Amino acid sequence: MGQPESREREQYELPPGQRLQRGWPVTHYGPVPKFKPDRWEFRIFGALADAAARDRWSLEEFTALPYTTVVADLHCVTKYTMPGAEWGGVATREILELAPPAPDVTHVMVWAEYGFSSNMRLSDFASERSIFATHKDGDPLTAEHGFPVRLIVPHLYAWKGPKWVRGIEYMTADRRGFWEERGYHNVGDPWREQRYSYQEEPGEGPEL
Ligand SMILES: Nc1nc2c(c(=O)[nH]1)N[C@H]1C(S)=C(S)[C@@H](COP(=O)(O)O)O[C@H]1N2
Ligand SMILES: [Mo]
Repeated sequence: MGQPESREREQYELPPGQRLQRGWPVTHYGPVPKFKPDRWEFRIFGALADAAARDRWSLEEFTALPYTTVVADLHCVTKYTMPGAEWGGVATREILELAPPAPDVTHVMVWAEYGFSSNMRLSDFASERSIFATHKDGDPLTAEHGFPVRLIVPHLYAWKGPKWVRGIEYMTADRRGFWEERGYHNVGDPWREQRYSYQEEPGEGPEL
């Protein structure tokens, strides 16, 4: 027996060193933040192209932005992959259009509750599959999975997708985020198995 499982395994091409995960575990550092609707806003700051551009949204305003879906796996660096979730929310491209970065912006820091952060190249952030997810498989995210908004960057390890996102910082030089400062790879491409900072090649990250 075990047919369905082997079919599942054939269907999914897993990045090197990853195994398929059943169900949806909860993985993060620290406590689950309490959502405070009256104080919540989604902010863009740093090097904006136009200082007069819209740079903050309430949750009501954010969820009124065009809704799109992306089917993507979630690759945790601790070696499990949760396959084939349908993420629903606001494309990062939408935000980039509404609040464009200055021409010299090269990287983005994504900020979440409690000061959690993750940096990435602007090109990774701007991928047409990157999405600020408010939903998974049609249901709103639960608190422990990032309600109200989390980032999904399908082609990077999942720590590059903060849960409980509160803002984006446009940067003209790279800077390490929370896990990137603590031994994880600055780029974090699972297909190249870029797990740890000691694997970084020259130019892949700022000095440690
Ligand atoms: N704010 C915040 N977001 C985070 C993390 C975290 O510690 N804090 N952990 C990341 C990691 S390592 C993983 S694998 C995914 C897990 O998402 P899940 O708990 O919804 O499966 O969230 C990511 N987002
Ligand atoms: Mo992870």
